Amino acid sequence: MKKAIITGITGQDGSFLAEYLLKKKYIVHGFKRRTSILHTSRIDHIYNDQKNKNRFFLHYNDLLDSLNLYNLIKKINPDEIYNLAAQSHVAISFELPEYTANVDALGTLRILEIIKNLNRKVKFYQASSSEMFGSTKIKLQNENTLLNPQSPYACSKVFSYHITKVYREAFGLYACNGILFNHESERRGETFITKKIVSAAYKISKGEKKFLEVGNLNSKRDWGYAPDYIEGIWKMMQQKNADDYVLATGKTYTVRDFIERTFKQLNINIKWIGIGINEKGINLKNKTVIIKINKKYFRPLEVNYLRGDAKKAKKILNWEPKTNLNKMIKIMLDYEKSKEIS
Ligand code: NAP
Ligand code: F7E
Repeated sequence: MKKAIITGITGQDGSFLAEYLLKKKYIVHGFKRRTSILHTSRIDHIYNDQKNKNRFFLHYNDLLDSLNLYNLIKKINPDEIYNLAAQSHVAISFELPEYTANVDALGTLRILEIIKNLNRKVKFYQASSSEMFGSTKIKLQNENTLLNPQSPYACSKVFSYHITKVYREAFGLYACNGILFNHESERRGETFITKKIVSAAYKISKGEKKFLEVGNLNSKRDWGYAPDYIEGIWKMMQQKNADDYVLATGKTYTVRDFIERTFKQLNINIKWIGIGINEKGINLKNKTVIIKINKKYFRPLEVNYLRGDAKKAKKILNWEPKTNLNKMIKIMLDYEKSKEIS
């Protein structure tokens, strides 16, 4: 049985990856932070499943704590480490730049140093991000596209991306970067735009909320469905040689498109009136304002356009996304409905 460590086990991707690896008969060790209230809702069902009793273990860790990282990696002696832990919110990284860099940049270096010193056979996956492309004029971004980060988050991820390559080339580690474009799901954190829209739209449709407040309606993202991307991550770790791969859908939509599609699935059509921060979305049926703009949701610097080219992953990993945007929105909306029933 292979042993894997997943940092960021309590996050969206950590929970899906844990399920995926357990299905593949791995022993999974998840690293979670100590918090004052329970925050394991995404993995409780895995932990409580008796089937996983001897194959799923949780350990306290923070990527800031090198000694604890060293002790755990030494004790577990894994075959694979998936580094998913991060302060992953781009807007918040402007408010917490030093912390973000410490976790998202130096955290990666800490793990790589431990692998280098303890056991160079341990395979390493780094959760790199399309945010690294930042401000770009390239229509489809791939593994060769220039990195031009626009936030402390993206700068930190660029450091991690490069240091992963450096340890691969300098010390022969199997260390790879998955450059993942936005991927969402019913488990997405509440303050990311897709989850925020879906959850608010559902409440508005039920009359439980009056309006949704957002920032930039016009930025474009390449949104895929997270479980599809987990398979790609695992495949990157099963190759003969470590390499870097983009995972993306190749399609891009504005935040405005995402809002319209979500409300449409709830039989609400929107008419936009006004411009800039005075723009509003009106429910065509009852003429009420359901979308407002609030400048607090704008970022000091924006990434306006992302669209990924995952040809390399298709060719070498035989990976392709399976879920289109409308289907993903439906899954996310169904989850909101099921929460209400349960
Ligand atoms: P997420 O839901 O925000 O999960 C992040 C995880 O990191 C959580 O488990 C969080 O723990 C943990 N974490 C945060 N700070 C930590 C620290 N100091 N020490 C240890 N753990 C810490 O993010 P995600 O969407 O699953 O993304 C997974 C990874 O992929 C992240 O590295 C993210 O930056 C990257 N990424 C995500 C996307 C995307 O679209 N989802 C795209 C490209 C790259 P708590 O639960 O305690 O907060
Ligand atoms: O923003 C705009 C916002 O926060 C998407 C992370 O997983 O993907 C994620 O980063 C867009 C941006 O994701 C609001 O300005 C408008 O243009 O959902 P988001 P993100 O910044 O793209 C990348 C690949 C990662 O690596 C990150 O870890 O939506 N937007 N109004 C808004 N965004 C938010 N959050 N809230 C708003 O009200």
